[in-house]
Amino acid sequence: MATESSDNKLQLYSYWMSSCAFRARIALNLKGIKYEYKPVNLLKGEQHSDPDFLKLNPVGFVPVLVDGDLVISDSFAIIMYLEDKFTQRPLLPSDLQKRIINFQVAHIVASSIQPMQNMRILDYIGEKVSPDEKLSWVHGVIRKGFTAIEKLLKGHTGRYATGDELFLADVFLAPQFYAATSVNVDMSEFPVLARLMETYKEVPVIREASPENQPDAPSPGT
Ligand SMILES: N[C@@H](CCC(=O)N[C@@H](CS)C(=O)NCC(=O)O)C(=O)O
Repeated sequence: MATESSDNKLQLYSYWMSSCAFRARIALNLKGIKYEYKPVNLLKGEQHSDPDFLKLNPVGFVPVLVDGDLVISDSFAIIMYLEDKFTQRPLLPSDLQKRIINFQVAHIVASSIQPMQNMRILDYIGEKVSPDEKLSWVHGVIRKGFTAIEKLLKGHTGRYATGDELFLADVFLAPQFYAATSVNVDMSEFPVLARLMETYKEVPVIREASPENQPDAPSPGT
């Protein structure tokens, strides 16, 4: 539910292709929260060159959520903030075991996959090792993480990752699947994840948050 006017309080600094911003967008949509979309063009390097953006997040990453005087600059922190402030539609199940699985999945994606495949790492590998090594590096990182998550979820899934409702694990997995698809990861060795990946494509709150549906996405054919 991104809007382009500033008549509401929440602002999300985002880039259409950012998987981390995609997580925040899904959480906002799940909770039915309207927000103003503030594009930051990562390809043009605005995250490092725009002084106003750097004031919000000196580390130079999206997403950043601004809620009045409060600035939150990490997708996990943003999502936990939304969970605490907007208690409608909880993003964590009450069952303790499922809750812990949700945290583990989120952290495997956020700590053991995404940071290893981000633009800076890939540029570094391309420059210092060889451009040909970038793809096999990304595939290795994603496969290692997906192998762990596949095992973790076995016996706990319902329609979604940990039951019949979307929770934190799904919020982190859907964007990571999008990233995996963009580099043609073979999902056949991850049957549980492959099924979730297909299911997410039909979920409106995820579709609305998808990269191609963001205001800063290039129009088709350009
Ligand atoms: N831990 C942070 C990571 C944020 C992050 O890595 N953002 C990426 C996009 S997914 C980014 O802004 N990259 C820009 C760059 O590397 O210069 C989070 O979860 O929000």
